[in-house]
Amino acid sequence: MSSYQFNKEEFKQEVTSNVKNLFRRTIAEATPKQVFQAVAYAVKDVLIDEWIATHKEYEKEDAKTLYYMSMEFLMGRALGNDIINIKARDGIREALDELGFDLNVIEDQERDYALGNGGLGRLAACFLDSLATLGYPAYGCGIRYKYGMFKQEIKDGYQIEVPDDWLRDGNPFEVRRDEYAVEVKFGGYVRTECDQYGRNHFIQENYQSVRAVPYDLPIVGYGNNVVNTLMIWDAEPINTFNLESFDKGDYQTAVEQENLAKNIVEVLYPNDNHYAGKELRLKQQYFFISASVQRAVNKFKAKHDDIHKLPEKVVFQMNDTHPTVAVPELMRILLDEEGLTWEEAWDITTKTCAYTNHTIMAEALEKWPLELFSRLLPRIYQIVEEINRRFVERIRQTYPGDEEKVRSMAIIYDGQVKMAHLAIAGSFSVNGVAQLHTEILKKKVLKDFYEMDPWKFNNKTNGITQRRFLLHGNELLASWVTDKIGDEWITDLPHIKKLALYADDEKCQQEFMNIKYQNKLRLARYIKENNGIDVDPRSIFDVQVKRLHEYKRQLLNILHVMYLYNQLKDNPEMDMVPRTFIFGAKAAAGYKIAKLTIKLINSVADVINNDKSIKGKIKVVFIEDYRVSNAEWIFAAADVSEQISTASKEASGTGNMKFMLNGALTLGTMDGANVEIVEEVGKEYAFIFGMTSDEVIAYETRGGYNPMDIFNNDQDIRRVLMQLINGYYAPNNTELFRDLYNSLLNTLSTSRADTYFNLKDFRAYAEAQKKVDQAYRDEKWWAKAAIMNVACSGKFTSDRTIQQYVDEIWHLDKVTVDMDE
Ligand code: T68
Repeated sequence: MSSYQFNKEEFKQEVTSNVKNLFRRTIAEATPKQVFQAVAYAVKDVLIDEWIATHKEYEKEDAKTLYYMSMEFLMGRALGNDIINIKARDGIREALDELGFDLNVIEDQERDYALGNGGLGRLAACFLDSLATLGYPAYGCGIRYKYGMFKQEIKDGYQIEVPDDWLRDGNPFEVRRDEYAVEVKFGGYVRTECDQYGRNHFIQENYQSVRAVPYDLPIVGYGNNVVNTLMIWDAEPINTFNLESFDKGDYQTAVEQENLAKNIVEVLYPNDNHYAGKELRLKQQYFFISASVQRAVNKFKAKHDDIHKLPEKVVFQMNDTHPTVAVPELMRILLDEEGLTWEEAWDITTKTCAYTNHTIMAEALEKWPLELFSRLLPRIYQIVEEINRRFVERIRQTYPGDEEKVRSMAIIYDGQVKMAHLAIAGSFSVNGVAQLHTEILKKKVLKDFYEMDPWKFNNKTNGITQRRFLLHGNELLASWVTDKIGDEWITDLPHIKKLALYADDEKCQQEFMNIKYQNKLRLARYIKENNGIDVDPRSIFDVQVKRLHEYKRQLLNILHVMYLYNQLKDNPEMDMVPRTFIFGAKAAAGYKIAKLTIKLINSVADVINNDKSIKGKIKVVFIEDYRVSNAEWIFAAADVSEQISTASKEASGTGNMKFMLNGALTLGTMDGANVEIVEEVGKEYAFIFGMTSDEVIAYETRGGYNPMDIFNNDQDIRRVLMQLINGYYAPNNTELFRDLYNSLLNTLSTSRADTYFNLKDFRAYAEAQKKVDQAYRDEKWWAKAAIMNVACSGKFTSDRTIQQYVDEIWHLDKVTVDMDE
């Protein structure tokens, strides 16, 4: 396979000419931002040929195609990743050097594509990278939100949300595909018409509609000429209306349609693991699903005349329940537009759709009120009713007389449409995202469904792309690994196991620790520039970066910092390795307790960082606006990876894998994929503590525990808790942190006290932290343990995850693209 040959002189010329054409400037006058645009267009010029060739090949092979349906794709930046994947990074760096620009600075001009919240959206992005690299035909299907995940600013310790106007300067990589626009209908009513053969036809009338227009973004495979597509949909009014020619009724409709189109794609909902039940959200879901399903069916029909064969060529993977209207939408098309019988349509649909579950948190389950669902999607609702009717019939046949089963499994119940139930009924595959998570689904959350259709259930442990999170994010370590064992790890991560041979070698240990030090220096500079805080790169970098959520227990982390600080105040000579506690987290805009936790972290940071008496032994840093681009640097610099969720609550976690790949040691609970990380690297090279998921679940069944017992009996914990309400960290407002205090100790009407067992796990956590301190003193041991973590990370590549999806669910055809033909 020949691949793209980079030509430096041509590239320089193209960049220069792009600067001229785009900005009427010479290259010498161009700003870094302008050079970024010019470089992006030059790179796109290369990609386009491979993009076209890839899709020709898919057509030629008539390859089975995956449509990965997701409300979220958290892509980060494109340029750096793309030029790595076309293997032109060194060439482009040199070319830019010669033009007088630094590649890192140019890369830094690009905004993150933040079309997602956290793990679920980033997983979708890693999957696209792996699909292209493995050569599988796949589309990501999503929404082209005008505003992505908000930018976080910290003012006076509080989170402020600033709109993310990511398209302001345009996006050089996207291609608008007007020719594939489709119509999506909302509201109105359904009229039934009986034809001469006695068949019913369902006609939606008096509806509002929008025009869905896809924008394509290239997804570049690593060194294989494959370029797949992320197709994100924009909404436009169906007709640009003409004021004079409308009568009053039409005018009203036209204005409403214009507003509908404008609102639908306006903004990403910033909640993770939480269901808010907003009408606009359901509109977003149906909008991008209807458009994507229509496009998939149209594309299939352009080449095939028997719609019954759809499942042989097309598979829809639903990323959580957010895209579940794909099930009734495909039914609608097959019934109303293709004229199939219910049985035929259901057979095709349930062979085409598959569903991934990402959470067991009850508050995240989507349950749409019937009134809203049927008003917005009248025809879809009729179909869901019929799916439900038949499904309930099946439950009654399977479990005669057991109405409890109907109550717990029905799709429509209690005036709500339960999207998870619909997704399971309509899919041939239901998967969890880590072994433990899948077991909990089977044994607890989805037990009844598992018992009825055990064959549907399977596990696909999450993974991450080593190309972004090592090769791009940590160049020093990546080259070191390649020096030692060759570069196969880039496309075959399990090869990295060979590093284990070097784990005991003192020289290698020193080299490794030196690279870690360089990365810590880089992060320290970033922190200084962005937070104005000096941190000691020789201290332990102890990092918790992820969305802010009570179950993830950032609160446990900061309570422990407060405890440690108390110890140090009591005994300033206390022997401890200097520690920098680093946090990064966005809180959903309406999640009060999460936002208050951010304020607490910043207040504690203020006090501790300014206390000269502790001689800099503890520093606390809250990194503003945690996002994919700065995450790459943070993972590279971490010594300790905090993965401390309440056992059973974190479905998998993927940050845990990124830290491991970069040689950080996990300090964590036996939750999600932590279990498998420890299985791979060995318990001796991680710090595991706390309740097990079985213990947590047992307590929950009994209605919780009484944190007051701990408060009364443990004076260190009591002291820390009292500091939440005595003004120790908020002298001007002693009530500031009262809600956090209450969440830990008081049984409120809404939830149990300390729902997430912070106090119950506190002592075990503090013990584990002490072990970290002890272990770090032995530099050789630490280096060995860190190298072992890198060496044992092979399982956690998303290439492995994708191959399992392909082998066990999707059955895609692998394609090679040769640019010589
Ligand atoms: C995450 N879920 C899981 N949800 O929490 C994490 N939710 O354990 C797992 O590793 C990851 O998915 C990938 O499987 C989420 O990130 C959301 O972001 C989300 C968004 C909207 C609504 C509900």
